[in-house]
Amino acid sequence: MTVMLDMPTLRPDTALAGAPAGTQKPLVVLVYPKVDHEKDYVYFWMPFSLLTIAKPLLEDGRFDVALFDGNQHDAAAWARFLDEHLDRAVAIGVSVMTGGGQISHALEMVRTAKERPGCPPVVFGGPHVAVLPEETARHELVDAVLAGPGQNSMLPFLESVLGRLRRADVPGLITRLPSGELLRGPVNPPRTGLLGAYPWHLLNVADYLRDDPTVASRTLNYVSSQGCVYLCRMCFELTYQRKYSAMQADVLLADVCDLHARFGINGVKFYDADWFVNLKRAVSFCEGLTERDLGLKWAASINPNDILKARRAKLGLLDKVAASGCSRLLMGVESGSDRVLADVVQKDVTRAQVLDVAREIADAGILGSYTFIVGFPGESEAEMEQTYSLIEELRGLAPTPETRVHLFAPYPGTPLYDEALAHGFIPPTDLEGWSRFDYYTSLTPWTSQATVDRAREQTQMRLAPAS
Ligand code: B12
Repeated sequence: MTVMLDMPTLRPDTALAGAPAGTQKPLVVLVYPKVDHEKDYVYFWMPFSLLTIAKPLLEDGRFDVALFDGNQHDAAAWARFLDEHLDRAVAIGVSVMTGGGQISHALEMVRTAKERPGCPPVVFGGPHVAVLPEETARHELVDAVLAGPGQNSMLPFLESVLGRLRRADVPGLITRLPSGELLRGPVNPPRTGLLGAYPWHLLNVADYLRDDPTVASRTLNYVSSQGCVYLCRMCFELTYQRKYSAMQADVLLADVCDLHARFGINGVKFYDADWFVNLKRAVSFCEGLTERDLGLKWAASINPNDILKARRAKLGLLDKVAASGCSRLLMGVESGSDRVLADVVQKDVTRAQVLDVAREIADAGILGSYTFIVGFPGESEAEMEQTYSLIEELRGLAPTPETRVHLFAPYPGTPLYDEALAHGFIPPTDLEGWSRFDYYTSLTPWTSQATVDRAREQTQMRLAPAS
């Protein structure tokens, strides 16, 4: 039996597969709301969340997809977009992460859409939904949420909107019933896949090329894997519980070469949680890129343990990485205190090992970019001082590394969230509150203004502030 929901129903004129030949396909609108960057953050990036969701929809062949990037276009452009597309839309999918004001922008956009007659169901997904699916699903402007990887769930969701699948069978779905109770679909499978060869035509790629002084003049961001294998206790990836899945080296190389040929990119900035989880893949990619000799520069994230593992396996990793054009490696070090690293973060690495791998990075001629967190629950002043003394030691290396100090932010679903609650942290209670939940500002009662100021002072990056 099909479950009836308090969702806007599909208008008959937009009914799916039965549409007569020659009529347009039903349209799925995917929205990436604006992120209010920290004051001096220079860039916004290609919304890979939406490209990843759009890909299987287009491959299925029954839908058109239109993307709206709120980082590129303002409220007036959204109104024009709705004028143009709403008639044909069967659903609006909105991506939200916690913080950065993105949720508030999402709600404003949805409110505007819902003021119009015949607005289709609005479904929220993305990192914030992974964190707090039920609270999000209870918001009056949200018709449903899809928790987990959208490439597994959006097509079934559309089938359900069109009455072809029970809502209770849509992976990751949570929606309010008229009674106020929540209806849940089955668990969304954690393994993702389907990455690469994105439908680039949905966006104007040229608008996303950046002159990045740490990479190259025409740098594009890219995400080549999802998930992580490490268990750092403050990390959002633990909440997500998605299994690590990555594009294979040859598929990734083919995509990078294609982007080079089609859009003239000369740099790639990988935004994977940890690009080096699979060392065999990393080495194959580097060797392949070196062979192709495109003069491409690239940057990626790395865990100190990846370098230690590569050493044990005698892979000659960093030499290969440097030879293939890698200009910058970003590493979350988190702390200079061995107690904090071991007991609080579970980083599985010591301060001495961090210094050791950072030296190897510098010796390979690669810019190291190191991030730290201060203000963990129970962290002492002396332990924070150890972080600052490690930063000082790192800054003695050549090339001089970038250093960035964040303030601890308790994300629901992480082990440190519970510890933060026990230490007196009071979490936001609604979507708007989570919208303002930024780790650039102090979120926890035990973090003093002096700690905040010191963290800012010790953040030294090579990117020029946006003018
Ligand atoms: C690029 C990026 C940014 C960009 C913004 C993105 C852009 N397009 O411009 C920038 C640099 C601006 C940014 C900023 C911030 N970011 Co950010 N960012 C990322 C990053 C590195 C990559 C995002 C990405 O493209 N992923 C790849 C895609 C394929 O994965 P995805 O986004 O998770 O999408 C999948 C699912 O979530 C889901 N999904 C997503 N959207 C939707 C929508 C629908 C309808 C459905 C059904 C499914 C769905 O399906 C997708 C495919 O599987 C991620 C970490 C990561 N590697 O994912 C962090 C990440 C998203 N950021 C995060 C955070 C916290 C921030 C900040 C808010 C930090 C802060 N200060 O507090 C800031 C913004 C504030 C500020 N003041 O600057 C967190 C979010 C955690 C959370 N609970 O929401 C992440 C996960 C990093 C982390 N591990 O902590 N970020």
